[in-house]
Amino acid sequence: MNVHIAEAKRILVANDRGGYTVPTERLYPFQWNWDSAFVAMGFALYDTDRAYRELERLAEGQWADGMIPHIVFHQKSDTYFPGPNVWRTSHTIQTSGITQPPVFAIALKKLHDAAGDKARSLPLYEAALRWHRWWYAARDPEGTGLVALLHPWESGSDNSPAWDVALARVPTTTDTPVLRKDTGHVNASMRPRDEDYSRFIHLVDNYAACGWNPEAQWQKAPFKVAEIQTTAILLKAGQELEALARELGRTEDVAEIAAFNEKTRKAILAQWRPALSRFVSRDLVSGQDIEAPTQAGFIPLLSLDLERSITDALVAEMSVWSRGLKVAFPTTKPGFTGWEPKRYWRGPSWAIINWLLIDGLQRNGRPEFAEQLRKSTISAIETEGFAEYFDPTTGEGCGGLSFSWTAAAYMWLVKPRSNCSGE
Ligand code: 2M8
Repeated sequence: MNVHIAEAKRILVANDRGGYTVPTERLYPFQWNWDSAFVAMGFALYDTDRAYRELERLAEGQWADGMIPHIVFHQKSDTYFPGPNVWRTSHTIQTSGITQPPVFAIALKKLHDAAGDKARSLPLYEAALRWHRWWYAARDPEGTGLVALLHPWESGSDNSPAWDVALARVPTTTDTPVLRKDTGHVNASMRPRDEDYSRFIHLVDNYAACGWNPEAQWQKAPFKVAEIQTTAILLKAGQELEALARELGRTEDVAEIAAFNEKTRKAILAQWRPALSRFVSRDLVSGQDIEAPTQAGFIPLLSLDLERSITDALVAEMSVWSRGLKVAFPTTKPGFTGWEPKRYWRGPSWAIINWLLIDGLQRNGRPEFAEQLRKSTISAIETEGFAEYFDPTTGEGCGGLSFSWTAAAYMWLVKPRSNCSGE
């Protein structure tokens, strides 16, 4: 076996905490939502029982209203802030109060394809459908087809320059003392700034004061962004959910899921901006497009069969961003004022983002560019190890080490290409 695959599997064993996988020890000592979905896809390649466990344990955190939270606090740990006492939620197992990109149904489809265990897939399918209904009810109450985030942590791209304008409106005052732990684990120059954390916690205080009620939060939210990356992931997950509904004999759900998907497909297309060669998010507080150049604008490749002219423009723009870099794809356009090649989501390359882009490029008939990105991601990991992310200019592995989603991504990326997208 390829030594790196053996190492990737070893990392998943080391990060196992009893049927669920922490992203990495100490820095992230709980179960994170989209991390676990990526990890489940990794397990689906060689241990489908463990892959089901990963999703089942995540679903234990699902709220009565359908939301699957961004963190499930299965066990206590004092190496992370903010812990359960800051979130003040009321689910049986302690959880955070916000969500994360809905990769879950994408993972479930790959797992069901690999294992074909209807009895085990069905409850997870039902959990995914309840979550998708929550997205449309709680985060798109006006029925636009785009879903909104009320906290930057919900995007998974926490300190992206995409939030700079919208987040600047959020006060830095907090009721909860901000006692960061992350900067005790990794260099502060790679992490969000203190000011970002104050605003993140201001939002948590604000929503906790709403009792985590979705309608109250929607009314009170000082940060509300109809976000293109999350919506594009939701659409891909919706497409997989629709296929699962048929495969699992839930034909009565098909029309509902198909209607979600069609509304969202049209809404994403309406966010195409030819002058930028990207799709854009919308700031729902100001009503303005968010034009900061980030990776999010290319993620619709994953879930839409785009016209040739749009794909050509996206790929041309992606080539410009990637020129001269050691590791593509940067999460912010190099040279943009907000670009910081080592600071978390403000420029670095992330294996899971590349995985989504590679699948999207393949879907849209651009296998050469997909192949370039795949090789560059594999080589970064083989050279630097399973780092949380990579500095695109030097290739240096940054952030946490022995990182679970980088291990899972590696296993998918080295698979023979005809199976890469699982289709
Ligand atoms: C990062 O986010 C957490 C908050 O959710 C943090 O910085 O404390 C992000 O990279 C996010 O996308 C990821 O899911 C999480 C765990 O890997 O870490």
